[in-house]
Amino acid sequence: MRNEAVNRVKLVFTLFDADGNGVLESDDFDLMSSRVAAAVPGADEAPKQAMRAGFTRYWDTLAGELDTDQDGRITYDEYQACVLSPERFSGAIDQFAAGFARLGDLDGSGSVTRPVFTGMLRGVGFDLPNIQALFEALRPDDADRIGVDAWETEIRNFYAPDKAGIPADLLAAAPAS
Ligand SMILES: [Ca+2]
Ligand SMILES: [Ca+2]
Repeated sequence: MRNEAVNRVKLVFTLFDADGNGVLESDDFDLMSSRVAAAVPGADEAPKQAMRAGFTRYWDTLAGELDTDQDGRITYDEYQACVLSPERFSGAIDQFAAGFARLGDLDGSGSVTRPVFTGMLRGVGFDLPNIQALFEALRPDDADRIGVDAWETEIRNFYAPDKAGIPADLLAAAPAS
């Protein structure tokens, strides 16, 4: 596996462990989706539900595929196996990426403003410099908005273990000094 992908796997595990207790559980995904929903108070209920459904399916898929000892928690050792069969997660990741990115398109324009983008990714737990770097890489237009489709693609890439040299690596990079 490429180094960039290893770094993303480590980071994703840390982020998914939203309550910081060292293992992934369904509570972590409830916590993350609540933080993301709180970041976009102006969003309609339907896209919020779609976003939450994406988190729930993601957790259900992880638990079904990776909770080897079936104790309802996924340790880092268990989690690492996700890179061995990425195709098993692609359906869940597609739904997650769509539900997440589209929630940010508050006015249905097909684009997302910088404050919304930043707030949602802060909700997941990314650091501000990394978020800003990704926003710039997605080429904001004159109104300082990025395209929902481009963002959705980048979310899918972020969780793909075979990708490298992609804008989403900026989320896993050490902050520029
Ligand atoms: Ca946890
Ligand atoms: Ca387990």
